[in-house]
Amino acid sequence: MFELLTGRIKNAVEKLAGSKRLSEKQVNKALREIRLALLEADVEPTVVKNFIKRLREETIGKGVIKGLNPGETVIKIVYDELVKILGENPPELKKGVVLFVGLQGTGKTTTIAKVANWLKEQGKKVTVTSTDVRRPAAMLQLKRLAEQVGVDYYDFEGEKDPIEIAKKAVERAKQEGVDYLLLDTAGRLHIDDELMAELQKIKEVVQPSEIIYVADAMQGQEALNVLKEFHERLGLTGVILTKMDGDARGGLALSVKETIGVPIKFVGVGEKIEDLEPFYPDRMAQRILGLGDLQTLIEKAQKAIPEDEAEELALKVLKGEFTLEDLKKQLEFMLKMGPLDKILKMVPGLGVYADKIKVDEKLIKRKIAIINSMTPEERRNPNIINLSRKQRIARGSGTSVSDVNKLLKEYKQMKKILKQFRMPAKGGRMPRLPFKFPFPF
Ligand SMILES: Nc1nc2c(ncn2[C@@H]2O[C@H](COP(=O)(O)OP(=O)(O)OP(=O)(O)O)[C@@H](O)[C@H]2O)c(=O)[nH]1
Ligand SMILES: [Mg+2]
Repeated sequence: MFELLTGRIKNAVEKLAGSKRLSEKQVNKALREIRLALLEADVEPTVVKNFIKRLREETIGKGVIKGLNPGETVIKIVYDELVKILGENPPELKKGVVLFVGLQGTGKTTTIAKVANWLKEQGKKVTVTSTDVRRPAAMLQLKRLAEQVGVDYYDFEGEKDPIEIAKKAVERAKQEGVDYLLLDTAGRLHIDDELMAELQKIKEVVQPSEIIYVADAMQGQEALNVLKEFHERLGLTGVILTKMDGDARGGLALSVKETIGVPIKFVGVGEKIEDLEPFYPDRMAQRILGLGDLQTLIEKAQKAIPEDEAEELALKVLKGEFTLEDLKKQLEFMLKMGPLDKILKMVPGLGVYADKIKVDEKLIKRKIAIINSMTPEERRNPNIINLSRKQRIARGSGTSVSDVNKLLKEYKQMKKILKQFRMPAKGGRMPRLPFKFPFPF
């Protein structure tokens, strides 16, 4: 989501890396480049101005930070300042009624489902309901999403008054002792008094613990004026930026806290329920600087691979006992981790390759289907798979014999290379990394 910015900022500071002292001229040049990069990324101009001013104060006249070279010193200073403008504190949602507001089509309803899912995963009791009475389809949309997530949707069928719905929902949520009631509201194309009056009344009735503004990141700085108006009338407590997976340049993410004073809590990075990331300013700053976001990556991996299973798998690899069954598990982990290009973007140094690699989910699924069509014995001992068995497996998995052959060949290659990773004998040398790790895609 910050590719362009990352490339430019990296470029600017890399030039400083070699020198022993930070000269004013050098720093000024780097700051000019950073300034341009921020403006190009659609960051609000006053935010850029103040940001560069603070960077200048921090860098010029000050020495290199101990243990760091000039380039690293500047990166560290830029990092600290970035964390500041991104909001500093990790995101949190206070328990209670969370009201979601925003203009039409920004992603409120989808985001509610995502947040419900996120809270549910943390073991919270969550319910949702919609006060969007204008479009019956809008209520149905949230109801369906709630079913998908597996949380309650409060249905007050026939109730035509959004304020009444909100009131009843809060009463019921209190009775049932839920942790969070997420309330959807109607969106409009523009701010109008009727919409604001309705939202203000809902706010009065439900006494929300949070009022979250959902903004479409693709709108860029334009969204700031609307946000400001909503904040003045309602007193927002947080912002969620959606569609950060699109062509958004990230400017809004860098401008919201400084201009409005309200923190970003989450970002939406896709249309699926899982496509929501808590907005951790420090991790975002790392990502912007191209340092990668290892923490998010580790968390993703932990969620996808239960720890003991991961350990077991690693042990097998070390012992050289990597079976087709294990390959299947690995393929399934990959599906759970999500698209590989998104993962690569979080790995330091690999972000630039992410756009070049498109992992084909379908292909992974096909490989899993092939392994599924094998008998347990065939999975343990693929050597027995002759042509007639291959034909049976191909039929069972809806693939061809050549697909089966391909998978078996890949497996054999993997096994061969994994053997090189076996624990070296005491005193022995660690094996060298193979040039290309044969991931199964
Ligand atoms: N790519 C992408 N699409 C998103 C994201 N969030 C929402 N969308 C899509 O945006 C469209 C609108 O989403 P909704 O959740 O219906 O938006 P809304 O704000 O509830 O719309 P109204 O109720 O009409 O005001 C849908 O097609 C969503 O799938 C996101 O993070 N990334
Ligand atoms: Mg909606």
